[in-house]
Amino acid sequence: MKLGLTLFGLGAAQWEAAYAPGHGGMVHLFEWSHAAIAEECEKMLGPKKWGAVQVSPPTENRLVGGQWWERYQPISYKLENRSGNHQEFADMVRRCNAVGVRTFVDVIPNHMCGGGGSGTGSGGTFFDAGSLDFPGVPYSRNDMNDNNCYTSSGNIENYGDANQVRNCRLVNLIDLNQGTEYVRGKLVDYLNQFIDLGAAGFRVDACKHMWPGDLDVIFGRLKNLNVRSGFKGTERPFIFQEVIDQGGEPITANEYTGFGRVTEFKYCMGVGSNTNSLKHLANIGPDWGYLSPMSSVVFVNNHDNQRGHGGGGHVVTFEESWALKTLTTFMMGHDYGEPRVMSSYYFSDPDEGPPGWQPNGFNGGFGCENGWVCEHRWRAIQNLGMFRGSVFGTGVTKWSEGWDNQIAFSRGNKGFMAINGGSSNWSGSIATSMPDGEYCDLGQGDPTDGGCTGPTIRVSGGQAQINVPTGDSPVSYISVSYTATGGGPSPTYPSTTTGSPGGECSSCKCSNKRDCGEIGTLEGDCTAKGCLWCPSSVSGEPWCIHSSSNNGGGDGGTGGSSCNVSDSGKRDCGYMGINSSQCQALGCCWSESQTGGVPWCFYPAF
Ligand code: LM2
Ligand code: CA
Repeated sequence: MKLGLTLFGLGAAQWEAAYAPGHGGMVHLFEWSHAAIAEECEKMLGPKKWGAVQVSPPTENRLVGGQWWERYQPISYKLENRSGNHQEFADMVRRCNAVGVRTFVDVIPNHMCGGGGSGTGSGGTFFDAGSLDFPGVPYSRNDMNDNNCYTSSGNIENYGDANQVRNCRLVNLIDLNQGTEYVRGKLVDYLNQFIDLGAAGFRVDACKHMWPGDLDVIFGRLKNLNVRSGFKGTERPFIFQEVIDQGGEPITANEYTGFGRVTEFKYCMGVGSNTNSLKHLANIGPDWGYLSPMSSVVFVNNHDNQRGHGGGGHVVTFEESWALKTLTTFMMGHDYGEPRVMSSYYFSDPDEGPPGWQPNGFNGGFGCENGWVCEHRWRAIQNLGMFRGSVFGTGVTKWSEGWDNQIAFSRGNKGFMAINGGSSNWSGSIATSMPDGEYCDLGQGDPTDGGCTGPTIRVSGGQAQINVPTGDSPVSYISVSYTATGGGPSPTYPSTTTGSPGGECSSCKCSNKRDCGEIGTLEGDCTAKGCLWCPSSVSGEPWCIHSSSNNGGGDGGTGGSSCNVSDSGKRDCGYMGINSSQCQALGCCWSESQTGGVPWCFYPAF
């Protein structure tokens, strides 16, 4: 086996999120259930063009007492805990992909649960954390790092010593040795199961506590994104690693940028200390000693530092809602780093787990109930996915400042935003590089098919006429994709159209294929339009084609071709233990076979 062979030849790969065209930014739906996330994708994140959702760890965890952090104590890699089970996870990813929203999974390769005691985890699997036995994987004492740690407690005692930071236990969490072939193999399988189910990337926990060389090998062995879920087959999973580097320690975030992005914690402090001087943020990024734009994931706060865990310093959270709105709008609008928006629940005790009920609030708008905050649904914030998705590929231009903590800037000829951090309305004429037009103010209202539910902003001769209020939504933002008279010109993508209208194809074997999608269209979108889904290895050939039987339903998820294929043409579409109805729910073919190694739940090779 060529273990050293990584896939770096493929370009930005692990550094670029494979967002659908027109979508941008990720939302961390912290502690939301899989079922609630699926619904959020369909009703909110998809229509509002968010790029991805980061989900809480879906793998079996130790049951400690309901705290949020018990989910950072793995027991096995089975998908079962309070967010849901394997089937619900698979259903969530499929439904989110179908509306153009990617899933990024929070994974914990550094450790297992806290040391001591035994019991069964959230999925019913036995473990013994005293004798370091995790039969669900299985891992045993030999797979752990205890023999490589030389502190007297066995825990990390000094962050000035890189060896103990990586080989000793983090707060007594049983430390895995990623240097062994066996552990690497298990971790690769752990992550690949998510790719098989259609996930598009990973937030990797506690990377400071693992050796960069080990992570490089593990990430390099991951599969490409799943063709069956509508990806091209060449895209790498998006990797972003949690490394808390606020300076002052020997381990730095830069050690990890060779194989993925890294969370830039300095950004939280940088924006948090400039809420009253937004103009200082113009050149936030490498000029401030931060990671390069291509290497960083940025956020105003995260699930740890909003409650005093994981790093220090003052960070702005939902409790300072005005500052959170202005900073989040800035972050999503600016071109530094790949942004993540935190979506929280209210708490009084920093250990407190999530509310007992999932958020609702679709009755008449995007309210949020049951103890959840839903920052991503706030008026000022909810349309930022649309904005970011439509300015992709442009840089910040025409930076300007008002007199009262007010800033405005453009994203080339694609977008413009104005943020009012002052105490009264900000109105007037501001320079922009947007083309002339009348655009829907996405910070104040929503684009609809025929128009815009809120105020519009007129651009003429390089000047935008703004009137940004104070109060609930102190931001205005517009993009060429959303004009006053509707959704705006649809974004243009490189065309792969072949064939001509009429004489539509009735099967994937047709030679007159006419493109029914656009770059990035997924199977769900394609079949929902009544088109045929025909993955193809021929370069330039459309995968989603117009069909003669345009009956609005596709052919029920057999990939547009028959389930009647020989064993060698069957590609695994399920997982261990899947049954016929679960398989069909995934849109796959089901055929029981007596031949070993032949998948019962499959899709036809093409
Ligand atoms: C991280 N960074 O590398 C997160 O920033 C950090 O918040 C996570 O810890 C950590 N990785 C492990 O995934 C959280 C939480 C800890 C909690 C652990 C494990 O911040 O407080 O530790 O998850 O659940 C808890 C107890 C701790 C105890 C430990 C082991 O709070 O007192 O240590 O479990 O039993 C004796
Ligand atoms: Ca470690």
